Amino acid sequence: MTRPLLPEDRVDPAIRDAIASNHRDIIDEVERTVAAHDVVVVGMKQNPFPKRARKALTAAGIPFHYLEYGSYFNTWRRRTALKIWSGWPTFPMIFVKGVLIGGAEDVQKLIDSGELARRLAMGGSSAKETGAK
Ligand SMILES: N[C@@H](CCC(=O)N[C@@H](CS)C(=O)NCC(=O)O)C(=O)O
Repeated sequence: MTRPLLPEDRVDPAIRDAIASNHRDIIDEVERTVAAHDVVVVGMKQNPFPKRARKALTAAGIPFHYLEYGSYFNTWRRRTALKIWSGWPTFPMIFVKGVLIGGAEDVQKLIDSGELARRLAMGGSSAKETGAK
């Protein structure tokens, strides 16, 4: 995947720490949760897509852990830090065995095709199985 990121040598050393530590706690919390649970939905209040994803997983009988960060009226800086980290531009962000699989539409596709059940039945991290790094 070619993902354009501003290289460190084009960031003034004086502001590198500010970038590295920008809402680091929320990123650490998501990382810890993803390490502890096979399926994690990261969402926010009011947004219908996290709701849709949770409903689809529940209907499919797939247990998941839900993290919720604010609503349209608040917490946008912290959610932006997650977007910068993951590269995924919207909520929910859904992780399966450590791998970002996308949002509500993406998880529905994986449920419908049986691929989600297959990945969950596999041992280890699906990052290795899918070739993700
Ligand atoms: N294709 C995505 C669509 C998700 C989406 O559009 N989410 C918007 C809903 S308004 C969102 O997260 N907006 C808030 C934000 O970007 O911070 C999915 O199925 O999850």
